[in-house]
Amino acid sequence: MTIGVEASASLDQGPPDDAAALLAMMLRIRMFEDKVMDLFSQNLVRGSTHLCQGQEAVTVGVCSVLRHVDTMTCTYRGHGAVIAKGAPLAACFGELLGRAGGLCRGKGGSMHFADFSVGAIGSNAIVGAHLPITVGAALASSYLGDDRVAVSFFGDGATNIGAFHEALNLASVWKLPAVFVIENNQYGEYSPLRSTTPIDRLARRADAYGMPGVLVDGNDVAAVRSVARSAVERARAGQGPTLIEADTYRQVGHSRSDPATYRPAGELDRWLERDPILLLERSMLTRWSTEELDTIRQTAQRDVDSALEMALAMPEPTLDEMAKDVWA
Ligand SMILES: Cc1ncc(C[n+]2csc(CCOP(=O)(O)OP(=O)(O)O)c2C)c(N)n1
Ligand SMILES: [Mg+2]
Repeated sequence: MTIGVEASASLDQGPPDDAAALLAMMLRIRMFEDKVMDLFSQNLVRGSTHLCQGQEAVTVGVCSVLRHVDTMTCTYRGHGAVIAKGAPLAACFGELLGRAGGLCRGKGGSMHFADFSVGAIGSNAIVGAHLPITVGAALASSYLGDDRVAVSFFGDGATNIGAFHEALNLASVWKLPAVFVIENNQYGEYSPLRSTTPIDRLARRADAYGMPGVLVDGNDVAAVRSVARSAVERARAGQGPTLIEADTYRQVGHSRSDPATYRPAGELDRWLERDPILLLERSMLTRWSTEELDTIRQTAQRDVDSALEMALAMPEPTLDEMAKDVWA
């Protein structure tokens, strides 16, 4: 077991475009989620929605080392993961707004984003239910002898669910090419981790299943990318699964009905000082000018704004279309 936060890998060693691409993707996700908040308050989003502001470095860091043929499953807090995996923003907005041009033709909504063309094989509203799906995807790769890796993102709370333990056990026994990523955002709904979980470092749970457990600063995209790369290479080489615990923070309430008043005073501010986008921008200033960073930010905002315009122009599904591809 590897416990101890991995040293931050420097993005200075990679091509300069890497840092810019990571920043652009993290900004797109942040701006997407901020827009979702607006749309929700205008009553344009049906049901609730679970946002991931503050957690962008985890999904972006991990997905930056994946190919479209590698699969990814995630939670109802999954907009960021699906966007990071490569789904088009307009179709994501379309899904949220229930439009025919949405990722799932508007029938899944916020908690069910999926785009098989980029390997985003499902967001799941049932806590932990997607881990066995990732084990199935990894088993398929192993059976077919291809080199695809299956990744799953899930919360700290999900590590107390039976499916988590079954999935890790089987993946390890069969040495499947899977990577399990805990987005430890410190809370499961309104409960702080320490009130539901008897240990404070979830990566230790890997020990019980004979796989490496790695703790990483989930607000440091370079560090996340570095541990993800090792885990993905290990999986591709047939050496089996890895459990990654990415320590991060959910900057907003659990869902839109949650003002998050249970958080101790000062906690949010401390995490905002370590906002993942801020940290990346700060580290980029050794090679990039503020003007260049502003341009990346403006381009991301333009991408998000125009994607939303496209989605708002999409028609709603026809009555005929609505009954297709659904179970009754
Ligand atoms: C099996 C199951 N139990 C309970 C719930 C209700 N529920 C929805 S989200 C959530 C908290 C999960 O917390 P965590 O895994 O840390 O993910 P986060 O929401 O923090 O990303 C709970 C208990 C559910 N959706 N599924
Ligand atoms: Mg959580």
